[in-house]
Amino acid sequence: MVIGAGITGIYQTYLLARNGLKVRGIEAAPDVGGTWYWNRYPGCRLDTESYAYGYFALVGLMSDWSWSERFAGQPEMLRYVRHAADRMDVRRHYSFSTKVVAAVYSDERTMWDVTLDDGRVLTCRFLISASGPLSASRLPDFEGINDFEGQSFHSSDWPTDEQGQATGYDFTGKRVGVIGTGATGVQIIPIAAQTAEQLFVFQRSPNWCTPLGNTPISEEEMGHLRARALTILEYVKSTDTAFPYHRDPRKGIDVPKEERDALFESLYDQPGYGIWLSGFRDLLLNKQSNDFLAEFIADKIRARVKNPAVAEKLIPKDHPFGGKRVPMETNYYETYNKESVHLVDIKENPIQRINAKGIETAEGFHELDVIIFATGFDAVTGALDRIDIRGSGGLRLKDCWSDGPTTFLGLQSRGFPNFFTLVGPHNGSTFCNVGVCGGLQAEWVARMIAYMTDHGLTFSQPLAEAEEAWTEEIYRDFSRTLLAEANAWWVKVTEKPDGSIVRRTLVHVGGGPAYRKRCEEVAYGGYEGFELA
Ligand code: N01
Repeated sequence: MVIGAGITGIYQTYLLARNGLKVRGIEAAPDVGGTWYWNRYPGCRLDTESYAYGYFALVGLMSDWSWSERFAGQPEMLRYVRHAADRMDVRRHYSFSTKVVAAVYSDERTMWDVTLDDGRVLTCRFLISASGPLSASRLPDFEGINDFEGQSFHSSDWPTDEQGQATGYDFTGKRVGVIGTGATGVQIIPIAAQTAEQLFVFQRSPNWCTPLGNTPISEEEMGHLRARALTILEYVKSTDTAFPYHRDPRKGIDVPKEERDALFESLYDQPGYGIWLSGFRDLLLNKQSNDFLAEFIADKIRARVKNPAVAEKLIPKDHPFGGKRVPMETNYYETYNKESVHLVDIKENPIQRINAKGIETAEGFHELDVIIFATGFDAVTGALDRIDIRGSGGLRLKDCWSDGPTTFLGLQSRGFPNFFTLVGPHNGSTFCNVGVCGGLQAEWVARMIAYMTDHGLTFSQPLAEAEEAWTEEIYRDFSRTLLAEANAWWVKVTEKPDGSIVRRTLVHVGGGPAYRKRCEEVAYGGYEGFELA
């Protein structure tokens, strides 16, 4: 069984069905799409180059698909996933508008019993989660949050009309509040500001944002891209995050200021993630090198935002550049030059409550017609935590992972036999271009399952020592980077009963090529590190 019909889930379903297995997919939404189905807010778009995302080379999709923009918008992304689903003919395997509520492993039968929200209990040998690292939305617990009489919703639950199309992009005559300035808020804010009578941005922490640089893709250009689709795939596979960028081999601390700034300037002007992913190789390893870039970006913000006090508030002081996901923006900073846009610093003046008419902060009351919660997700493990998953002997996954996940290759956890987590905790596809890395991982899992069925094996789980070593490696690699200095969504922060704080990374940061090499070594060794029976 595959949980989820997003970009990775449908491909996994396709591969398993193609291998002759009986596959059942379960999806909460009425159709395929996953993140591209749920996130239909204004401004939502890819920040990976469209032509470097997806399974174009994997199922020959590139031959009959044309991207219209370098960074495709959500409607186009959803059309793409739907088109891929048609091509793979996977819908027939799915139950849509259905949620998995529980999954219990039977030691006697080596099978999973999966309970759905419509009351059905289905049985499967292999349970594969493709439920998405950013699918469990998170609403703050502000006092009075349900008292608001205007319209309010989470960014991944944008209202739709009867045809399922997103509504309400036109805020003419409305006072709108956006809470949250992560990648989502940064995409919504400039669009909402185009029509809103007044826009209030409630910011707790600013992010380092850099220009997206989106442009249309002509048919001619598309022809060139099609012709080198496989080359593009091989190239992105050779990079750490499967984005089409390699790091500059130099260390920022070894390069003179003029040369450094010239590189930063050219990267800032280029489209996409180059500034984060093709800068100096010590960017995320050396604080001084990081400060060079951070100061360069801070100056850009100061130059783009007219009011110096507002500009200073938009400059992060609490985390290094790239320590959190860098939102890609289009006119984000210029938006704050509009008289109708107001930045409300809720770190300094926290939100105290929401009432029927608006939001009250420590400094005053903001009357609103609409509140948009761009407040993020219970990331990576959140979607799994919302399912009552019980493994061998009734072991509860949520309890086992309460201090952070323990896995082998980020794919299986001991005590939960035959349960795979795609794009899950501690695997190499989560801190990566999911459109490519998720697919590669699905292929690996399909091969492992084929190996098991070919060899009459019905049981797999990591060996304790393999799981322990992998988990330690994950924490060690992460702690060596500047990523360890920020509470990005990929860090699980837990307060223990004694008041101590435990911070654990949820992602593998060792790079895609090293991760896949390791997976291939494990497979080559007859799935060494797994206990198979
Ligand atoms: O979520 P986030 P997101 N009171 O967690 C604030 C992907 N993505 O949906 O930083 C007040 O990053 C929170 O403040 P703070 C991408 O991987 C991709 O924006 O915790 N504020 C923060 O500002 C991205 O990283 C694209 O202090 C509260 C914001 O809400 C990931 O999704 C586009 C709060 C949450 O930011 C998540 O992005 C969009 C509270 N109680 C997203 N709770 C592409 O372009 C939270 N916040 C492909």
